[in-house]
Amino acid sequence: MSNQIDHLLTENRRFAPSPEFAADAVATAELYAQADADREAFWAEQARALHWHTPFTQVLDWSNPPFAQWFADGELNVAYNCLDRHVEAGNGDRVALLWEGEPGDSRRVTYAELTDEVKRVANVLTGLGVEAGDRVAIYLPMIPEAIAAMLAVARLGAIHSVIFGGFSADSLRTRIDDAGAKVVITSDGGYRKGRVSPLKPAVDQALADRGNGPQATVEHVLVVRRTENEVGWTEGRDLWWHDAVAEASADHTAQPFPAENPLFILYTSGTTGKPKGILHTSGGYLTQAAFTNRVVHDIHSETDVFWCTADIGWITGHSYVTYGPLANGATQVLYEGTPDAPHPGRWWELVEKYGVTILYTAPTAIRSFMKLGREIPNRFDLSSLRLLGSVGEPINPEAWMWYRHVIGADATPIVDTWWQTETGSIMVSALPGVTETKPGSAQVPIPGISIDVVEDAGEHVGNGNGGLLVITKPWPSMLRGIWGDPDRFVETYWEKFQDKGYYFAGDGARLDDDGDIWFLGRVDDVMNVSGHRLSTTEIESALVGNEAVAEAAVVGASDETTGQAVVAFVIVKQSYLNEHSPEGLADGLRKWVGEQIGPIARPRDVYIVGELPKTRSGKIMRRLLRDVAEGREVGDTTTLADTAVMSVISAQVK
Ligand code: 6R9
Repeated sequence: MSNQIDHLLTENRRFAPSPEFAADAVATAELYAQADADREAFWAEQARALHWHTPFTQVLDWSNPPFAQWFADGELNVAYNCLDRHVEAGNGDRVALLWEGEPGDSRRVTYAELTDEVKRVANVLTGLGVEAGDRVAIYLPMIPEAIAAMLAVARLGAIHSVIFGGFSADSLRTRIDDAGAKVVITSDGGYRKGRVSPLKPAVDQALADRGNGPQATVEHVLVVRRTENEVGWTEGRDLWWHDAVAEASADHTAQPFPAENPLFILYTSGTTGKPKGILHTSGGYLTQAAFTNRVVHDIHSETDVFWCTADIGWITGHSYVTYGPLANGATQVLYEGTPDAPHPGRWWELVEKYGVTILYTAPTAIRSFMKLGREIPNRFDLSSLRLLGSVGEPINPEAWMWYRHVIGADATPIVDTWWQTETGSIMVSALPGVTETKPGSAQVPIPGISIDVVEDAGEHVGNGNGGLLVITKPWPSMLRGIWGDPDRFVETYWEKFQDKGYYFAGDGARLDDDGDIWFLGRVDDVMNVSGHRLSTTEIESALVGNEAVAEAAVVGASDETTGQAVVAFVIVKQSYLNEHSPEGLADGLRKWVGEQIGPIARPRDVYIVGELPKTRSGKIMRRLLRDVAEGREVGDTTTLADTAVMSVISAQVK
């Protein structure tokens, strides 16, 4: 990390907003002054951009920290805000979704059409017994139905739990059970890398594995037909989306729900093996998602074509595919497939085809395009782009410069946006048209957000120093808890700086001489691989679940393309060592982790070692393994129970 800091310290390029961009920008410098003058009044004003069936009179209730309530006596319907009100305002013909399937099929869905579909799906779900507060699991590819499903659940005041399509049956089962889902919405499959990737079999397996115990809450599986591959069918439980939706009435009046009505649960990795169900509610979440989408992405809904490349299985897809852009009545591109199928210029082809004006993506994608070379994007007309955004991990200055130069023609502003599943929406970012940007720095808290960088005791570190990032005041789209585990919520985020009442984000950060924030990665045992969060413990428990494995330690090692990569150090049982080659074992274990958790968790490297570095209390010193994985000289080993062990491991890895 010290190399990285030194490197970042020498970065002094600056890009002032162009007068043309600033003249038409949604954001203005006055927003900071307004928020500073009266933070709650500022957020109340942003909330009033939504439609409230019952206007709120209270803004923030922080009488029982860390359990916040925003706009608590107000009532709204989240789906009505994303759909009906645009149609009622005469914008029903505006395109909501410019959808492109991986094989090249496409659909344009207007706000009127999406509203009609969502009303029907809401009626279907009501017919299946879904009521306010019930949980519905969604396991779908990036197709318009995925967004319709989320909004239909929200419309009923029920709670969705979207599970990324890359997760295995096992991960699916854990998440369905934890949430106690009543209905699962899935599809026969989706297209990935030129092939059909089936989804329904994983749902069938997840539901079969769990038997009929008290936990077996799923009553129905609603199946979208996308790829027409053969699927198994359970009569009475399964039903086709296209049949049910066609038969359903398109009349549905959106009912108001309290601002603090739960909207969704989204599972994310923590420092222990068990994923955390992050809970978000309605009014505050939608307020900040819509506001940040307007001011950070500079959305002009009549003219812009926005494209956030995230999958709806991640928070970025929730806030900047589904809720933010639709609440703002924007037009957006939705793409089903991978960036390189059927050819490596696919994304740039889509930018040209749809005239994308704002592109929001992750550093890992930018770095893989960098690796392929600028010839590929250069083949397409990218002149429609006027703003670029980055999210998911720190963006290194080289990638930032490449993004601006090759994709942005040296002209587009770049917003590097820091936030988390837990924060619900963007917290730290430049405002385009306002902020002079610095490659590699996420820079400043957005208006209305209070952030600090502190040392271990919670004191401000001062400019020029590094420390831990904290959020010092409650914000509208903050998580309201961890599903079913209020104690873990308090322990994970609030105990560390209990005296100060700060939220501990788990990220290291540094303040430069101007007070701008530079993110330095996670300080806990959470890895960030291609912008996806994975816990070391989760992968370690998958590894030791294999009969060949005696012990395992996993670290995130920096990787040129994916940001971090999973590297595993594994002690294999002697009997297996006698019978198999180390290469064969390593390969088998990589595959195993992919099957247990999902392909994104598959280790880049598996090293078969004889021992692991442990402290006297038996804690594995992952820091030392990270040194090995990153090819550095091994750091201080004095607290190890056996100080010789690292030289043995280093020798085995070479
Ligand atoms: C939105 C999202 C959250 C973690 C977060 C941090 C990292 C996200 C970043 C960034 C540096 C940025 N992160 N954006 N680090 N600069 N612009 O990614 O949510 O999946 O919950 O991950 O990602 O480490 O703590 P999530």
